[in-house]
Amino acid sequence: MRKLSYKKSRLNGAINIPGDKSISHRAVMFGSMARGKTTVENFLPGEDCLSTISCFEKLGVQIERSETAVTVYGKGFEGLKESSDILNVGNSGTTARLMMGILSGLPFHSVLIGDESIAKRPMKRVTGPLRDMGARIQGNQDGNFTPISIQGGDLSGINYASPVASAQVKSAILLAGLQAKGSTTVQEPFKSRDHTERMLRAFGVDIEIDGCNVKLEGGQSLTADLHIVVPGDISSAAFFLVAGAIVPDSKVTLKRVGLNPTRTGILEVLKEMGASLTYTNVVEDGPEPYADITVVASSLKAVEVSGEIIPRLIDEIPIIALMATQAEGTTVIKDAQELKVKETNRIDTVVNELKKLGAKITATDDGMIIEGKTKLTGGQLDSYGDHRIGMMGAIASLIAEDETILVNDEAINVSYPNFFEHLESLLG
Ligand code: SPQ
Repeated sequence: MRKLSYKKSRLNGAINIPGDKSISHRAVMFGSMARGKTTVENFLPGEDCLSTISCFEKLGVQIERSETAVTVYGKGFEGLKESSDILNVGNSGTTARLMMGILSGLPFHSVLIGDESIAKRPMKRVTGPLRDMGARIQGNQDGNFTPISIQGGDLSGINYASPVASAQVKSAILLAGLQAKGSTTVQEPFKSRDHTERMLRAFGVDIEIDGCNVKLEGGQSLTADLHIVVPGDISSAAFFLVAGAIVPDSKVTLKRVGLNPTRTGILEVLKEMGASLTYTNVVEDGPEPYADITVVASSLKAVEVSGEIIPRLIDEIPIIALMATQAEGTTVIKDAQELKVKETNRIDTVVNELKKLGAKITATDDGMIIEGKTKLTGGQLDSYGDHRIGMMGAIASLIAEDETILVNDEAINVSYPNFFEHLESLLG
């Protein structure tokens, strides 16, 4: 439990945003599947990514880490060996689902478990297509929930039209497809984050991308001797971008923030709501573009957030909802049913926690409606073990009239272990 006594202070200064969680996971996973040495700079030492490291160590991969530098000594798919222990993915849906794709093609038995939140997150979206490829997967409720047991073996390619825009589903199938006979294609209703495609290419995999369709041939190997520089996580930066926009008189610079277009929906929404953003030190020549972003406090107006932008900002919806409480007018967020299957049901947890502070917010079946602009009171908030709900609460406390308490604040370590240190440095 943490007392948040930050109210009525402006934010000023610059911070180095920690490494992108999605890219950090993939750097360790793909480095482990590749032949040779992969070095990773600005790796995110959050609990989720440490779970990924621990799983691959149990599969026999040598991995060295000091703070944010990681070296992976991969020996190809053949270097991955059966673990005598259960593989624990902790709180990480990305680890669980991508590993299911990788393990399905490996000739040994594995068992995946996670924490209480993982046990409630649906895995059938991955189990289903992987079984169609020939994978032998068992688990609670016919393979929908952990513990998941996988007897890896021969796989055939698949042509899969995914009903959801999900990078985890797409990646799991592509990683199984790499080990399958024939070609594998994944088609999505809208484009989800494409870090897997970008990084597989950097590891020498031939992959065809045509809009929302991605195709690769099975039997390709990954070649290493790669140095991966992980940009700052835009999903972590989002909390301070919004804080800078809503806390009066603030000016905040966030350094080296990833600008992959499949992740930048938050920047489009900030701009449409009237926030002032400037970009400096733009780097566009690597596999993942990034820049420094400066935000200054701005008067904001309501927007509608729906359709193809949703997968490009899905993890930022909690903080967008808080921002909408400070915008003039009615903000509508729709087409975001996927929020229900995150670390918590984020429609319910966002609405419940913001209501406790006096926000005028209503849950809908696929999102929420927020009336602004509203003064927020203090209160006792709970992260419910969801890092993004915890950080939303901490940023809300900056504009709350009374004291705010955050229960289960340690959940934030999943993606942003130095969040409070950064917040306090910006508050001077
Ligand atoms: O890894 P996990 O627990 O699923 O983390 C979350 C998050 O908020 O950090 C979702 F709860 O991010 C997902 C994201 O929502 C990370 C991710 C990825 O790295 O591929 C993709 C998104 O999930 P999905 O289901 O849309 O593919």
